[in-house]
Amino acid sequence: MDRPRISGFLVPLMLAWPSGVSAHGLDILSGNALPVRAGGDTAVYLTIGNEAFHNERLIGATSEIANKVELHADRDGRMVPVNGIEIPLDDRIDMRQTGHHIMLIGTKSDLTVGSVLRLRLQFGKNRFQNVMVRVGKGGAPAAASPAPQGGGHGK
Ligand SMILES: [Cu+2]
Repeated sequence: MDRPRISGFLVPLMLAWPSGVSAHGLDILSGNALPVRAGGDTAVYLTIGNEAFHNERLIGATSEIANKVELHADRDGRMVPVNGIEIPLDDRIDMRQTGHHIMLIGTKSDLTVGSVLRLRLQFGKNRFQNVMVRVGKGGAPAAASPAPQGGGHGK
């Protein structure tokens, strides 16, 4: 079973790192989450670049601060769950532009502006990437965790 290579890492250290740390050729270029009170739902927006040698697909995410995490798309002003978010080869997606977000359902604590949450992104059956996302206004870069795991992805 794959486990994060870095677990329980120090948030201040991670925040000092530059954004855009890559795993599998995927770069989490920026990210932010909207503030919410405990028990509420909120959205996380990421900008992800793909410099791998093939198309990629975000297929899920988890976070210890939410009861459930879903991938959502906006369709005609309503959000609907989707099975994945495509990240084309040699391109980047900005979820704010594509109408996608990562939905945190049932947050376990208040998410206040300036706080940081950890998300574990899943890109393939056994490929995960941890990312730190700051709560607040858009544009602030997220500090990404270089925690590549999983096999079958020669580099
Ligand atoms: Cu949503």
